[in-house]
Amino acid sequence: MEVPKEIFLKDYKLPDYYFDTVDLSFSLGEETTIVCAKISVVPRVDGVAAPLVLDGIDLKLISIKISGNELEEGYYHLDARHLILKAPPSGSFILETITEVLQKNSSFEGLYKSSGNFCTQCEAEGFRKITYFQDRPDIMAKYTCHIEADKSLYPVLLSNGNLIEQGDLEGGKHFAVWEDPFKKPCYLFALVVGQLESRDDTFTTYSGREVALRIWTSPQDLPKTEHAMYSLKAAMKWDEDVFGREYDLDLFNIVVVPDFLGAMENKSLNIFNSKLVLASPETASDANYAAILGVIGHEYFHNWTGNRVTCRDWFQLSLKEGLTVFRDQEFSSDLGSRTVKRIGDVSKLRTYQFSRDAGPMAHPVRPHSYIKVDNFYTSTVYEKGAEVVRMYKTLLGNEGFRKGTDLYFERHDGQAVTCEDFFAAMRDANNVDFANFLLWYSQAGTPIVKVTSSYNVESRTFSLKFSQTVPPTPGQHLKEPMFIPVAMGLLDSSGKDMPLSSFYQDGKLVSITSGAQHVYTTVLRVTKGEEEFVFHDLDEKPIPSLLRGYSAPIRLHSDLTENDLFFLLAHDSDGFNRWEAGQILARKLMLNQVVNFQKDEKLVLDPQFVHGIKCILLDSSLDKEFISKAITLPGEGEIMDMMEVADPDAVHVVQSFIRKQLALELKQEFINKVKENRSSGKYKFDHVNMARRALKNTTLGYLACLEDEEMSELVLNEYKSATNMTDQFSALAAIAQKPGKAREDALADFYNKWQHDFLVVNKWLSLQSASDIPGNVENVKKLLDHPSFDLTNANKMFSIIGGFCASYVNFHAKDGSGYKFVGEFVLQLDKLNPQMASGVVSSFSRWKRYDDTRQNLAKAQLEMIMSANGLSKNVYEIVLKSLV
Ligand code: 0A1
Ligand code: ZN
Repeated sequence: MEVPKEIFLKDYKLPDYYFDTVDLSFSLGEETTIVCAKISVVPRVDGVAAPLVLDGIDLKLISIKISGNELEEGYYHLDARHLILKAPPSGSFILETITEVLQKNSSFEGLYKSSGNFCTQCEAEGFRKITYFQDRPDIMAKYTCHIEADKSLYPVLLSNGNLIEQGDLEGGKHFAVWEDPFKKPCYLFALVVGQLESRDDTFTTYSGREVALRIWTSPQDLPKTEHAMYSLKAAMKWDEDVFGREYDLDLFNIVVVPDFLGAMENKSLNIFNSKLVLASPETASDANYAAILGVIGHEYFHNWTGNRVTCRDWFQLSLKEGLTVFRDQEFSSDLGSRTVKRIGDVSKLRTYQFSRDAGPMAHPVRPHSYIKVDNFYTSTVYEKGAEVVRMYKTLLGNEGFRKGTDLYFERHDGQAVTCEDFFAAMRDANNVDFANFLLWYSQAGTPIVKVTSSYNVESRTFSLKFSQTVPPTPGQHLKEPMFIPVAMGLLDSSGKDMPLSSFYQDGKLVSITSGAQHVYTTVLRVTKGEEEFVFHDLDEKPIPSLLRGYSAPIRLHSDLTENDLFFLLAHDSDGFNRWEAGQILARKLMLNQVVNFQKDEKLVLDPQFVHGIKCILLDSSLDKEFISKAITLPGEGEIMDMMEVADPDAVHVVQSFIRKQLALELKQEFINKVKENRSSGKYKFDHVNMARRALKNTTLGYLACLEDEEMSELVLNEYKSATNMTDQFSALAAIAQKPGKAREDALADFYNKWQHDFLVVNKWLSLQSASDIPGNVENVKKLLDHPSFDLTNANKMFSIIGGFCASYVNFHAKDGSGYKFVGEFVLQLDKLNPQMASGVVSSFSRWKRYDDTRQNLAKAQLEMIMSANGLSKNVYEIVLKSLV
């Protein structure tokens, strides 16, 4: 195998040629598609006749012309990945190519057929599978797109921008011409052609322009697009209100495709996987509804953060993704509960990003190098990137942050820019010194911050001493201290926030002001390896509430005692920190019990912990979804991350033990919550109703752990009487926790009910594949032969394999059965879809965290994959880094 090339950020060079306009013409046929491209090429520096290197993969070149003249063979060079014009004319010229694209394409990149419709995916480097092009985001051009296809097979012809012409042609064909007035990089180009119908609506922008909104799907799914349309209109309004961003065209299309990876923000023609659009109360859960709101928002928000202002190169991916994730998180917060949304986002960050940042796949928010950029659509670029954006806001406040984004859009509209440009806009708009903040983009690894506190009765001062380290990550052994905003407050002995007026930092007085109002939360700027902050004039020893709202993506180790934590759990005015206090207590408890288990000692549950959970459960002043989160234990992965040698069996036993023990001790309280929070009436997607369902279903999950006939019956009744998917599926999941006949019967019943609906069947598949029941690998193998499974469908694939890898006990089974199963699967999948295969093989990457037996078994699978013939670059890069 030819060793794939690594590409470095430091090697970035401006292109020698820009493209001004791009006129594309597609003639879509059953076997092949003919693509004509007419590009006006402008040299960056006049008179420099450098070769023009065009990317192109799996294309057949039919003809090439320069300014109207056919180019003879000696003047260009063609290989499997490029078309190189050796000596283009000096000055501007028109390049015309005709290429043939084969229809057979299972990679979901470029132009492909999906359930009978044509569809494209060009991010990151898919446009080169459509035509020869400088496939890089700093080539921004104005596009037109002429589409021609059979009218009865493909009645709908869509591309970016405005429809400027359409009509019939001979031989049963028809055509459409689209023109996009905005300059864009080619990764935002899209075309969709097929049998689709639309749900239509309108949105009037703040300047009074009416925008036509269309969501396209197969006709039978149209009724399920109501929530997506609601989400789109809410997103358009929110972006105007919060960021002052108005939509810029008269039409916005969303297309639903059953086998698509995620969702894509193509200019005015977003393309979505069905599960991120289609919903009805009977078939979609609250989590699905919430995900749809967030992702519809995300793709829409890209119109400004990504499309109008785009990335100079793919190393800057977080410039658009971190910012857009931040925007979608804020959007969902504003429409639901801020605290609950924050808890969910932080849990996700800790589960996926922290573990990545602590292993061989760690990379900075802006990577320094890559082999395949597809492998960098990671939780680091997306979720940690969003945390970086959030820190600007924490430091600048709402107004300062808005000034920063306004300046960013004003300066860079229509440009392809870098993370420094965003930083500079924030800094310049606010005239502030951001010290070493840019390290967040270049240093990988989760900073560890230690805090020790002390109160001096005589001087009535309270000191907080911070020390920070950033652990070594691949290629980065020595790190510099980061700029960490620590939002904090102080609680008095009655649990109330103390007003804060000033503190001393390194002996210098910093005053905290906000007009005449009291300030209860301030942001400490921790920028050094060691730093002390001292508060004065305190009549009593305060309890500090640190890192409120999780103001920085760090691991915080404080010297708070268990009593302090129980106090914060009961009183903190910051909802996030109230939850966090409970989580820290739970993590400590779980780790202690893991040690007990490993020493063969009896497991015990601290009565103070049970009491703390009970108080939260019974506190009627609290939001019900918050309660549901606060009574949920930290994930098994989080606990394993804290261990020297990860022990999935011990962690699983401990978690199951604590859950069961809580269910035993709080049985009546849990039953009451189930009864009080049952659904009545029509399903509503709003925070109050979702919160009620969340609390009911979390408590039901606890009760289902018990070996208790009465409880089994209760759970089964909840399943049978459910009137929406949230309740039905939660009850099914509760039943399915334990192996046995009840489980088999319920799963069979659910399948019989829903076999006609592939999105519901996917849920059914992932529930089983992610199950922790012993020896589940055999069940999962059977599922692969189930009539509902199809390896080529991304959703189904992820439902099964993604699910299986998420079960620590089964994927990491000590006999190696899980590793062997997944290893073999990766090879099969790599032939069909390298992007998906590299996602799956990443599950092995932290193999060194486990004991010797597991290490040997996992390593053997990685080596087996590495030695396979014809491995994709995608999988190669992950395996290579995992084996180092
Ligand atoms: N820009 C999209 C992510 C995306 C990237 C690649 C895709 O296909 C391979 C699909 C989607 C987003 O952030 O929404
Ligand atoms: Zn995105």
